[in-house]
Amino acid sequence: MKQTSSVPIPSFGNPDAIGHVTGRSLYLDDLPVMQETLSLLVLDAPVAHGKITRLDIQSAATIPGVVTILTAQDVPGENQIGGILPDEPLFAEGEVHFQGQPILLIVAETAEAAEAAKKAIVLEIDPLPVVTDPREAYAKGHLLSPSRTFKRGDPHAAFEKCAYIFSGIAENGGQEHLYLETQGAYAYPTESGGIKVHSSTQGPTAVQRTIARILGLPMNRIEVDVTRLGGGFGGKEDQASLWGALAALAAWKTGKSAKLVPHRMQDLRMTGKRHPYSSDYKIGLDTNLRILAYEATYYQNGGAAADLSPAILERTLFHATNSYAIPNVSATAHSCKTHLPPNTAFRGFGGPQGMFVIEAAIHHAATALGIPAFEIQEKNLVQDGYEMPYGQVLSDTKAIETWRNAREEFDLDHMLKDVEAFNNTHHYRKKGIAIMPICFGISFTNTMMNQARALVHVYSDGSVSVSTGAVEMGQGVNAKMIQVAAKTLGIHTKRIRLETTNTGRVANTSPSAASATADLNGKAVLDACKQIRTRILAVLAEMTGSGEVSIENDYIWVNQNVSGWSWEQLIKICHTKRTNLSAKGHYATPEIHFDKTREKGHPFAYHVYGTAITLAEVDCIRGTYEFDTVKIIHDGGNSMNHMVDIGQVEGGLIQGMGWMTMEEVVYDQQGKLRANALSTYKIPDIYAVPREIVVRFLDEAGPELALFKSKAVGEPPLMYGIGAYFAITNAITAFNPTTHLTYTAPMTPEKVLLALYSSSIP
Ligand code: LUZ
Ligand code: MOS
Repeated sequence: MKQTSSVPIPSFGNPDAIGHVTGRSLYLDDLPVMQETLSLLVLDAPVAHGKITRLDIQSAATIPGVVTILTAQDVPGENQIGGILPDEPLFAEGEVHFQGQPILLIVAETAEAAEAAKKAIVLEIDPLPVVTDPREAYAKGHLLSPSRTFKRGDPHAAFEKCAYIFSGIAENGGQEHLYLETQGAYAYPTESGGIKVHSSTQGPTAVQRTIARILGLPMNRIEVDVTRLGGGFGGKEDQASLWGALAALAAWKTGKSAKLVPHRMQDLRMTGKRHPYSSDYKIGLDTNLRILAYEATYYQNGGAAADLSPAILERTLFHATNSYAIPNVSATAHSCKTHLPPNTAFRGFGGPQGMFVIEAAIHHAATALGIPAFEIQEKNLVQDGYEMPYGQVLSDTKAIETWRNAREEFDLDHMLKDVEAFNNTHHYRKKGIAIMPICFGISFTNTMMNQARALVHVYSDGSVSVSTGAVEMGQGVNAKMIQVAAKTLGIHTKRIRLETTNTGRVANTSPSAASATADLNGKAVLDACKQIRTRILAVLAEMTGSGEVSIENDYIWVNQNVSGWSWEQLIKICHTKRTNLSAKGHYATPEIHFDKTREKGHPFAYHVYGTAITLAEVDCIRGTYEFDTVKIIHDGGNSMNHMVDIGQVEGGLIQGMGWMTMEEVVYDQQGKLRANALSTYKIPDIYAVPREIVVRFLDEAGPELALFKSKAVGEPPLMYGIGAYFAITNAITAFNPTTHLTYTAPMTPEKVLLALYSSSIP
């Protein structure tokens, strides 16, 4: 049988695109609901820490249209939604630990009745001391999980030998996911004594598991279905479970359908965000600018419950040295318990925080030595054979290659000269350039999660249906799944339909996260389609008596010639012959492992590299800034869908730039969210994005573990955005060489203005 691997992967746009621009794409709140679907409203804690002294629902419960009010006492199973650690109640009991913590659920016939009931509830809370600062929490011994240290070499001894040593503090703020579609769930009882839930979640199985736990039911009684999300970015990896559990509980208790879609302000207030970190660094270099030693201590602001914080903390450690080869490293991370909403997964998952700190350390060293940071960066890039502090020996590295290509293709020397000329001729406008290399590990750091399944049916008319555990959230994973099925079966993409993600069709899914969704689920689709292809070709071989049969480009080939058979005819014959035209595919990433007792192993299938050059211009009177250009060489492997992948690189870049520059999650001292609406929390808009973004792919085959050698692309580009911080900083120092540099992101215009007129000279 002829192999089909020489046939190109069919190119294919995002199948959702037309629905999105015509408004026909269905999101959770667009799904038609049953008659008399109940309206749900959460009463959440108005203060960040306190003891509930009075909770009176009597008069609220009598308001016409109110069906019931559910509290912790009404949970038939466990009042617990913690994903990694059981430390987060569904409903507060006795005390509240963050502003926005759910206290009770109002179930009503109408939204108006629910609102009226909310006003009629009597809630009294005796305030307790509020801690919002991770270092303060650490000093008090308030940790969410045990601290961890990754180590390589002997930093203590190495610092003795360093010609230059610099230390300081780097801090980053949080980041709101701002998925366009808020959280939400729609649940109804099924005839067989279970609950079916439509959920806006990245993790259908996590929602299913949480509901089963809340209701005290086995998982097979809960079915979770996901059509698509209007964005997730990590915010719906773990935190969609709350809404699913609340809707399911209401449906279970009332026997009716129930829907819960929070108002944007409630979503902002109740959900966790990217973790703010406060970190200490110490970096040591020799006279050749080699980094000999690096030490970092991270204080992660975890919020009031663990959520995914322990795993995020781990990824910070994995990315502590970004793309630099450092012989002696010690990195320690503390997950600190504060009275903020539990912070959670966000594109990059702790990696960006770790990478910001080392970039700050390098920038600090460079500034003190009077050289540009890129001279240090360039001298220390990883190469094949380097053993990362966590024990994985790198191969097929692209750090130096993407760096060199960026320098040459984008003519960095010319850009630098232009900037110098501009700065020499402008007094109140200054430009700055920064280079940002990235090295991001691909795989869930929890080895167990690196598995996926797919279910493929070829119907008797030749049409194909594909189900996977992948959730489409705008990232284009459905396009890639269709491409895999089309290429593997040898047929046109138009014959293939992606089904919703459903726990009844594909079980035990890992969340669509960690940039690994296409790799994991795509390889499962590949497995299933190969099984079906083998069976179909066996029928064809038997029919034609030929050993050389294949299906390619939608034609049936026999003895290397296009035969007269159509795909439809062939499938009809297979069905007549009672051939199995369905298959379940399974994939578990080989080779990966990690030993937490030694903090060593080989956790990642591979790494994604890249280099971005960012050019910023600062208005030195106003403190405002713009970005002239960001130019990127990205290591995408053999990108299997260029449009989708470019979209991920551009979107990731802008999201990272937003985090580093304008997005400021502000909580007050009492733990109340001040940036509680879109008027007070600003994400990049069309005016804030760079005037130009150039993205070039290296276009060199990725490793076998990448789907069709096309490398994972979801998260890595976000970290190019870190370059924006340093480009602005370099523009500031061009204006004021003695500015007092602090590494405190985000670099908002207010901070820029202060820095422009600050001084490090006492
Ligand atoms: N989620 C997770 C992730 O559970 N584990 C990970 O390693 C990860 N990495 C990135 C994004 N989400
Ligand atoms: Mo994510 S941070 O890959 O859900």
